Amino acid sequence: MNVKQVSTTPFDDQRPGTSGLRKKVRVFRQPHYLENFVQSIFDSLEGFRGRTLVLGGDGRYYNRQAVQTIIRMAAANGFGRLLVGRDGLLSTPATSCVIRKHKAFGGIILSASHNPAGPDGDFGIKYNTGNGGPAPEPLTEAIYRNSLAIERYLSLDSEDIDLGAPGETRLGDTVVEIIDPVADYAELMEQLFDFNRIHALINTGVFHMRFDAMHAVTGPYAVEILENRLGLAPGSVVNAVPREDFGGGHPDPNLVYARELVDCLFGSGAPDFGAASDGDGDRNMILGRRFFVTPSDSLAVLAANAHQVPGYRLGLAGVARSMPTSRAVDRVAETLGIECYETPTGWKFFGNLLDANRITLCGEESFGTGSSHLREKDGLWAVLFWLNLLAVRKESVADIVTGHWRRFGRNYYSRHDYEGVDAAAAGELMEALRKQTGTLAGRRFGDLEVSLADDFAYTDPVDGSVSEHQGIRVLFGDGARIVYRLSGTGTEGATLRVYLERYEPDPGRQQQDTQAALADLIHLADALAGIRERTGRDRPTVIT
Ligand code: G16
Repeated sequence: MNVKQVSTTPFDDQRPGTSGLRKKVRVFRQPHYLENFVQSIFDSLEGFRGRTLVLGGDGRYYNRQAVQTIIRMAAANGFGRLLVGRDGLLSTPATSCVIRKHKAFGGIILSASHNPAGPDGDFGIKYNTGNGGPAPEPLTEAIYRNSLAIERYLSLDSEDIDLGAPGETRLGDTVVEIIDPVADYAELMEQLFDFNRIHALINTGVFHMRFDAMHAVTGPYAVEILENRLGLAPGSVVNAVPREDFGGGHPDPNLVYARELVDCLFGSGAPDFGAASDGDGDRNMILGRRFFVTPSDSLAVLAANAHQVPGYRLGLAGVARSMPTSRAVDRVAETLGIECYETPTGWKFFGNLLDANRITLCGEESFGTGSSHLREKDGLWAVLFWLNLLAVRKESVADIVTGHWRRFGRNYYSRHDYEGVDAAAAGELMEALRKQTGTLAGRRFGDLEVSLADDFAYTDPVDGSVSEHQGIRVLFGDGARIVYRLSGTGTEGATLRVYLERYEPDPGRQQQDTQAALADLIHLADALAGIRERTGRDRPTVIT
């Protein structure tokens, strides 16, 4: 089969963000746009000839066409084998799992995560390396540089592959294998968790659960694992069929966008346990009956109880959290006598720590939790971890979390997002804050005294690389904190994120409403940054 070289010219906007390249579908559909980026990925890699590439996506609009394009390009560029999820589907954690299990050279995931889909929605593409994790910054920068200089890409003149038919097809020298997207992942979950015990809990007949796949990629995984293997009643997994437009929804598992599930768990006759995942299956939200578990608390609870779960029985090497994530897990690490690392936002920063075996569990406030089993955050894994804990402890979700607070203290925590604000105004707001940091330490604002203010920089303890400007943090003497960051995953204007946290060790004061407990910090966050003034917004778009 003849490899064809197609002439092209660069686009200047292909710098990957927090998690790959995310743009509107209409941007990706411009002639050569996808091809340029894919070729720039391949041009940044060395030694892949004859090796395996894993390929799949979250099933959103344009997924299938993009998969066909990338199959042709990967074959033309010399990959020996392509493992492609059936129907072009592979969740982000399952891709990481398949890369690792099959010792692939790397993988391409087509997803804009939780961002809405459809012809007017978003599309995205990210490259994962042979450890199964997101490409580290030096690689994403190399991809970007190549994208600015690209003059040609390689492809084949070939028919579309039948993505629905499992098995192998030859494309020139390349074997294209359509794989079951669920099998390898489900097998790994069975190794980590006590499926018998969870099965027994579910089959008591008194335990009820609802999982919301939000019309996105986790549906087939959740049906196979939760219903078929663990015996949850058919229909307990709702919105289980992946749709190209995610049913018109916003598959972001939080209190705002997973409203249907939240209403169910907070309504009459609520099930004992509720969970949701996002577009590409790497995020999770955990709910008990009338109880929301913040992602930061979830990480802390999993760390404190990991020894009760088979895959983690031998203990934890260490833990890590992204900087804006609450410091609840730090207290657990201190008690366990293990290291707790604070990294910038972005799962890629956990990769080196996991590879060097410095940490076993890690998580982020943005509804991401994971462990050394993969190099991506993993939504269904977190749900199974909780199910395993519930089966062992035989307590409700609320009892487990409030018991945790009594032991370790409670970190009241909330994130306020201002979405789609003017990018220039947001940039100026951050710049003004940055300038202030030098003068804030020691200043008092009511009961709050600033103990430290800086622009967070991270030195990777494994390879020594430095990442600067990762968010402005203002720390107060009593364990309270305000963090400001601009999102790296949005596709329109800028999203300002304000992260608020207060530590409460007194069990008698741990039952307040979160927003009330953080009221003075919320007020101060606005005053310090001039949010209303600079953005013209008098309230956040989303509060989680
Ligand atoms: C991605 C990254 C996460 C990050 C999140 C939010 O998640 O993988 O590490 O925490 O974005 O990033 P930001 O605050 O910059 O928008 P996902 O699920 O969107 O791939």
